[in-house]
Parts: sequence; C-alpha cells; structure tokens
Amino acid sequence: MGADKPFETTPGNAGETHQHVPKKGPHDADGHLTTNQGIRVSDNQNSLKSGARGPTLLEDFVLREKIFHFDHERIPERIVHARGSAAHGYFELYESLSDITSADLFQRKGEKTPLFARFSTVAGGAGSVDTPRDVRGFAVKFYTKEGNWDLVGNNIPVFFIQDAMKFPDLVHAVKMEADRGYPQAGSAHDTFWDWASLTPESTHMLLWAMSDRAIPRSLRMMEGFGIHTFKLVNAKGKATFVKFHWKPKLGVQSTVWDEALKLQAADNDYHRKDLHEAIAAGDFPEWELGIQAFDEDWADAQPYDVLDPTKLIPEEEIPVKLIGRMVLDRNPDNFFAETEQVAFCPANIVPGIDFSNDPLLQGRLFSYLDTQKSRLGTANFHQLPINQPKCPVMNFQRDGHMQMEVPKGRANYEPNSLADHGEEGGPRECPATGFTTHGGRAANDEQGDKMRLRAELFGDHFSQARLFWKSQTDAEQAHIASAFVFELSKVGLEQVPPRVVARLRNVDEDLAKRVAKGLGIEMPKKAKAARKTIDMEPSPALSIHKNMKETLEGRNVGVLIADGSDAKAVSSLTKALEKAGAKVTLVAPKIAGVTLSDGTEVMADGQLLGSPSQLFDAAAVVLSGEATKAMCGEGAAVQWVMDAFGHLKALGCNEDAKPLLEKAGVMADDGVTGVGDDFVAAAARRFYDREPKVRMLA
Ligand code: HDD
Repeated sequence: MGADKPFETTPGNAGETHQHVPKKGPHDADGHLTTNQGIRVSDNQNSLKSGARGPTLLEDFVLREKIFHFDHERIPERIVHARGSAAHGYFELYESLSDITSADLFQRKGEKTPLFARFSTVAGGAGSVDTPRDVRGFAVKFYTKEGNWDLVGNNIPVFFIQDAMKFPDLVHAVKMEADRGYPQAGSAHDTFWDWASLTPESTHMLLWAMSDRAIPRSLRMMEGFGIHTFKLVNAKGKATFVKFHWKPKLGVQSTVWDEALKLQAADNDYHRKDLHEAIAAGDFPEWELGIQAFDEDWADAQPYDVLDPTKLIPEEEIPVKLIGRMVLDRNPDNFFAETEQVAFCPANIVPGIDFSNDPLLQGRLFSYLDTQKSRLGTANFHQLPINQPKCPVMNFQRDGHMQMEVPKGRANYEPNSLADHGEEGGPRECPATGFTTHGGRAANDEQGDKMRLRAELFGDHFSQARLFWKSQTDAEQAHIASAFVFELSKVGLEQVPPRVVARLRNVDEDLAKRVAKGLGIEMPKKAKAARKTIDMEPSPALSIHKNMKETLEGRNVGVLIADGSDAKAVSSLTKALEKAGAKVTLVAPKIAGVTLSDGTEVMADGQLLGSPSQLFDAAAVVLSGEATKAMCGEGAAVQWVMDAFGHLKALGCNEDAKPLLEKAGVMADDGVTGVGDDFVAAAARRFYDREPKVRMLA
C-alpha cells in the first residue's frame, strides 16, 4: 500500500547533493541529463503527480517524451536477414589491380578502405537464435573514396532461384507459415519443402543448405561469396568478368547437427557473442578477398551459364586470386544505430565495377533501395551515420522525411545559370570520372525483343548439384543425406518427400536411396530433367573436410575442474593451449571456483550447468578421484563428456577422471587422450571417423 509519507527516491532527486553524474550518455556538456529539446531533467525517477498518491499529470512533458520515444524504438525488421551481427574494419589491398579495374580502392598496394560487415541468418526474426540450419548473409559496405560499394553476399556460392521474380515466393515459403506463425528460423516445414519440391532450379542450393555449410561453428569461420558474376572495368573501358570470394583466416569450420541443435538451447547468441568477444579481446577476425577472373570467350565455352546464380565456377577451373584482406577491428558502439540501421544495397557500386545480366542480380538492384525506405522510414536513410559515404555527397535531391542536412541557396535544379549572377550554382555532372555503365555485348541473340524466358543453359538444374555431391567426403555426404531425412521428416504433406527424392535421383541414385530409406518411403520414379545432366570433374575446394585447417586459433577449449583437481595439470594444460592460440574456459560445479590440489583457489569462467560442452571446440577433464565419484552422479557432468565425444571433439582426461568417461560411454580413439601435449594436438581437430560409432546417419 502507499507510503504514509511522500519519500524521495535516489539517485537524481532534485536537491540531492550526491547525485551521480554519468561520464557518457544522453546529457549536456556538463554531464546533465536532458530531454531531446535540451532541457535539463531534474528527476528521472518519478512522474509528475497531483500529490504523492494522486493521478499523473498530462503536463509531464519529461515523462511523455520519454515514453513516446520508447514506444517508437523498434523499426520494422528486415523481411529476410533480420538477425545479424556486425563490425567495423578495413580492407587492405595486396597489389594494384589497375590492369583490370579503375575502381579507386583497387589502385594502390597497401591502401586501406574502411568498411562495415554484417553477418546474418536468413529465415529467423531479429530475436531468433544464431545456430539454425540456414544460409548466412555476408554483407560488406566499403566506404571508398569514390562512394560506397556494397558486396552483399552469402556464405554459400549459389542461390535457390535464378530470377528475382521468384524471391517473394521463396521467402514466403521458408519463413514461419502464414496461418500459424511457426516454425521460427528453420526450413524443416511443409511450405518450404512444398515450394522447393516444385522448383527444380533450387536443387543445387538445397544440397549446400543441407550440408554443414549451413551450420557454421563461427561467423569467423565461414567463407563468403558475391555469388553473381560481376564485371571489373579498367580505365580503357575493357571489362573482365569476376566472381568474389572471402576466405577466412581461421579456416572453414562447421558444427555437427546435434551440436547446432543443442547450441540453440545453450546460447542463443553463440555467434554474435563469439564475434563480439573476439574483437573486444583484440583477436581481430580476418578474411582474404579473392577473385576468379575470366573473359566472355571463356564463359561461352562452359557447359553452364555464368549469368545463372545457381551455378558456380570450380576453383580448380579458375583459381581464386587473393587480392587483399578484410580485418574487423572494432565492435559497433550501438547495436541499433549501426547493425540495425545499416542499409546494404547491391546497386551501390563504384566506377570500375559493374553488374552482369544475371537476372537475380538485376532484380536485387531494385529491391534493396525500396526496402530501406520502408524499414528506415525515409528516403534520407543514406544520411544516417552508418550509411553515409565517407566522400562528399552533392546533388539536387531535397527534402523528405527526416532531412538531416540544411542545404543552402536557391540551386535545387540543374542546369542553372545562378553562378553567372554570383550565386552558388551547385554541382555538375562529371563525364570524365563519373560512373558509366559498361555496354557489353548482346546477352543473347534475340536481344531487343521483349520476352519472359530463361537462357537455355539455365535449364540444367542437376549437373552442378551432382558436382557438389561428388566433391564431398563420405562423412559430408552422410551429413547431407541425414539433413534431407531430418528436414523431410518434419513435413506433413505426404506428396512432398517423394517429389524431393524423385528429383534427387537426377543428382545421385545413392543419395536418393539413402534419403528414401531414412524416411521409410518407396523409391519414386525419377523426375524429368529439362536438360541432360553431365558429369563434371569433382572439385575438392567445395569440401570443408578436405580443406580443414588444424588449428587452435580462434578456438575455445573447455576444461572441467572441481575441488582437488591437480594444480600442475590444470596450469600446464592451460598454458599449452593458450600458447597454441586457444581460449581456455575453466568450467566448475560452482562459479565461485574451486580449491586445487595445492590449495590455490581459482575462479571458474563458467558454471557446469550453464556451460555445456557444445560451447567448446574441445573438452578436457581434470578431476581428483573423489571429485570424479561425485561427478559420475551429476547428470550435467556426464552429459558434458558424452556430448563432447558425440560431437566428435577431442576429449582429454587425467587418469583419475577415467570413470567419468566410462560412465558417459566414451570409447577409445585418436581423439580421446590424456591432458598433456597429446590433447593439445588433438584439440585442433574434429574426429569425423568416430561418427558411425555415435550416431546412425543416412
Ligand atoms: Fe537479399 C537482405 C543477400 C537475393 C531482397 N540479402 C539481404 C542481406 C543479405 C542478402 C546478406 C542482408 C543485408 C544486411 O545485413 O542488412 N540476397 C542476398 C543474396 C542473394 C539475395 C546473396 C542472392 C544471390 N535479396 C535477393 C533477392 C531479393 C532480395 C533476389 C529481391 C528481389 N535482400 C532483399 C531485401 C533485403 C535483403 C528484401 C532485406 C533487408 C534488406 O534487404 O536490407 O531487400
């Protein structure tokens, strides 16, 4: 019930002498809190009332402004790629590329260009989880001296569709279902597979989406791709076709599916936190930018169309030339102002770079500008600090919602002769250095006729899906087949799984059989293919496992300890792991820590219940005999060990802790070690050979 006597609350009440003045935040120059009109606020704790127990007064402009602003703090989330994490950084050029492009950022060796990169999941909402099976967005805004260049790609080099006309259908089908509002952030449901099973061009991408590429270990361990063919144009106007690639310094690494599922429960923000913490610790994520460059004659000789975004160019055919590196060295200061308000647009290109006729790219050129207007509420979104080019912007565009600038003078049109009369005439176009579109050759023989058609080679939907499948290791193939089984097992429309399997028969009979068997359905008749499927030479570059980097850099190793753990073993293990580049997380039953064998007390970095082993890349157990007995009766400890083993990680343990491994059903193999150098070496790997022992894959 109300207080008998009115009382003052702290801090900040008028008249208090001990008022806390923050050093940073919304305040005036002297550190005082103000309203958005700059009026100093005397009390930020109590609304204005008529008497201590009386009604709140409409007059309270401080309260009204605060609540009004709060009510409008959310903006519409992105229709796709709503959940993202971002960072600032720079691009550094290795060698001048002036022979193939006049783009300013590619002219001078060693030149650094500031940039902002945002990584995202596609299907889930802004508040969804980081580790669903999904494609990841990989968008980079380069603030070049000649304007912004946005390379808006994904972590997979091909796409589901060939023509932008199909994008709304794809997105409607994959997002939560229209009537029921679920599932969130996942493709394992009726409408997605109904659509996919009726869309043969999606086949190649489906294989990628069912592969481990769609369950990355970290945003720092993903490749990125510009996907479309672009053009680089040199000062003489000569064009070279290119595909863009990002190669992570830490190597490409993925989780296993069971691990990804459990990560959703263990830590919704697993990827976001990993990126943020690495940058905060000065361990700056790095990628190299590469290009595959080719000319029109080479393109014409290929059995696929380079304008088709469901096709890739094998790296064995055209090697990726590394041209520079991206370093992310600064976290955003404010998630909303930067990560949320950043507006990417594939149409943002600079002189020296140009589009190809890829029909998906052409549609994207319209969509992004349009969506930013609806998301950010104004055509002036380019004035937001995160979107502003870092070079002068001068034109005659005026007004609109939230115009932040105050253009001076009468000149808001062109041509004008105001300068002849001593007034400011405004900017003029620049034929010599301005952006000019590269003309190029006719895209097809009938150019000029209007038609709703696709080019002939676009009709081959299976050759590259087969190429991808054949390029995978046995373990990777088993993951793909099992992912198809998992996803289709969630589909209730009984006509859909047979349609998918019928299509997979065009990719590989064995894959189709394994999926049918996993689902327990009859093998359907092979689906008709629009064009003959050809066998391409397998491309080892498409496999994660064949290219895996054995390293502890950027990896996090969990070490389970308890009272009585051998002090020397814990200390030497920690030192050796850190020397090899790993982060070490000490996990203990209580966060307050443990008393080691020599009496030293150490704090835990994580409590056992809140730090399951899926958070780590490798796991070690250092326990006394007594603690081992206790841990054998603690479900979380048994699960910790069982999951590390099941997720194919190195698992080290000291002699006394062995009963815990036995209890968890751990079987001996190369990845099960002691807690010395053998563990440090093993921790840099995953043990895919173990998998058939721990789960039944399709
Ligand atoms: Fe898109 C966002 C990547 C096809 C329409 N897309 C968006 C983002 C990425 C991509 C990374 C998030 C950018 C950010 O972090 O803010 N999109 C792709 C790739 C595609 C692709 C790699 C195919 C190769 N997209 C695509 C098509 C269309 C769109 C064909 C429409 C015709 N995409 C959008 C959008 C989004 C978007 C609706 C949502 C939010 C935004 O743009 O800013 O306009």
